[in-house]
Amino acid sequence: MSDTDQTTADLGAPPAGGPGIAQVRKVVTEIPGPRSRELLVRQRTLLPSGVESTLPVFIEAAGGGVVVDADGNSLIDFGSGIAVTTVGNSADAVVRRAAAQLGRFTHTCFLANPYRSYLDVCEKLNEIAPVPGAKRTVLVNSGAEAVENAVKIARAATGRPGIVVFDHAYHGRTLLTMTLTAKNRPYKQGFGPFAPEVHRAPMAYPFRWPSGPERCAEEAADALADLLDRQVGSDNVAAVLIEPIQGEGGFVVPAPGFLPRVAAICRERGILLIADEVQTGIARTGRMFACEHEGIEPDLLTTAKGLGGGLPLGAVTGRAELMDAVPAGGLGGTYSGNPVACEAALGVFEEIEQHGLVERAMEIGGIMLDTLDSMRRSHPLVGDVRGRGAMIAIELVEPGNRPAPHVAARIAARCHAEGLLVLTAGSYGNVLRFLPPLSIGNDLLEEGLAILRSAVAAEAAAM
Ligand code: PLZ
Repeated sequence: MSDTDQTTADLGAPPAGGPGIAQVRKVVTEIPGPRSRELLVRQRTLLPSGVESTLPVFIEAAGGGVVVDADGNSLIDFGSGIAVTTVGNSADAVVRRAAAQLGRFTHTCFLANPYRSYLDVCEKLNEIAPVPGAKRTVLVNSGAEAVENAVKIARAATGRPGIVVFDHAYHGRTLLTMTLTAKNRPYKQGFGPFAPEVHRAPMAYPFRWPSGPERCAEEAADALADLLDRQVGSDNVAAVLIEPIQGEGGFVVPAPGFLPRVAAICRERGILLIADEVQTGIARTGRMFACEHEGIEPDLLTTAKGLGGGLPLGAVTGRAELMDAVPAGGLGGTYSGNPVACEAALGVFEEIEQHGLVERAMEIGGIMLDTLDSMRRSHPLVGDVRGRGAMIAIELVEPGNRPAPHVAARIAARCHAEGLLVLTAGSYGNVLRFLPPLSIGNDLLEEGLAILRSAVAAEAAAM
């Protein structure tokens, strides 16, 4: 028996996941417990140190609103695998459809021989994406790949090279997408030289706008127009690329009116608008797409994460005449639009419709915002509460609103120890973000918020 067999045998049969899994929080060991720590020791000898987990508990099963680890702890899930298992881990329709497809065929390569489920996913995205007019969709494997392809399409369609992105943006880890990403460490340090023709404008980040939140939308829009007209030259710009709510950058909801201004600035100059909805898309924010909150209609829109229900799938949906500007053979990839992932995506849409999950995201947001707002009123270290639907965050600060990353880390550690899985984010690392699966029940949601409240109170008392 090898070491690996030994470990697996020790664990016994893993519990079944999916919506049937017991919906309780249960902390039976330290977190991480001895089995997870043992696996982490193995990890350190097998993986490069560049691969790091927020909370190294090794997961055995998940569903509804919990994840179960190798030591038998059940943690409340406020992370959804970074906004991926929006319809719940191992959701019924996702498992049923993907499993059936596994038994039929696993792969053909759509570029070699097509299959119907790819068309069904594209038909659905074309129907629901808030892109104007006739639409087309191409499927890829990840969020970064979706963004890369959106840029390729924008350049092919306009014949222009320039791409304008924003401060605090996150778009991926590939050469082009890490260039598009704002934050240096850990995403860019040592990985240059970067891709050319990427320009950065200030983000309308109300909490940190120098002259205050009231003037934020207008001044940030003026700065974008100035960058385009005076520094880069609008004729050189293919597209402005923006997350309608920034994800890794700290759930920055742009000041009201900023996104419509960005759309107008683009339209007036013949520049395309690309919405990166990789984190916000597919019911997460209480709309199918976050663009809908401000009524903007991007020319191209990227999705991934929630789209595949945990299987790797990304997409670019865009105006037909732009998408068709790329000559035959210009888009694709060996695994792009894998048939198992396509069936999973069809399962995701089924779950959203059947369980009214767009509305459920709004409900979850209401519950979270109520609790977090009261926390902000009683604890000055909670500087800001923001987000939409089931995508909500708090920004932790010291006096003078100085970013407090250590406070965020300590609150996260207190939550983890109590069996609540939360993630950090933000350009300054001082944001705690909450992304529960929409399949979480109100009991677990409230229990998670109560743990968070005690963690914040304990941290405030210790300061
Ligand atoms: N665009 C808006 O949020 C991925 C990154 C996790 P991939 N965000 C999670 C990490 O540290 O690697 C993301 C995103 C937005 C693009 C991406 C990239 O998506 O599927 O991770 O490539």
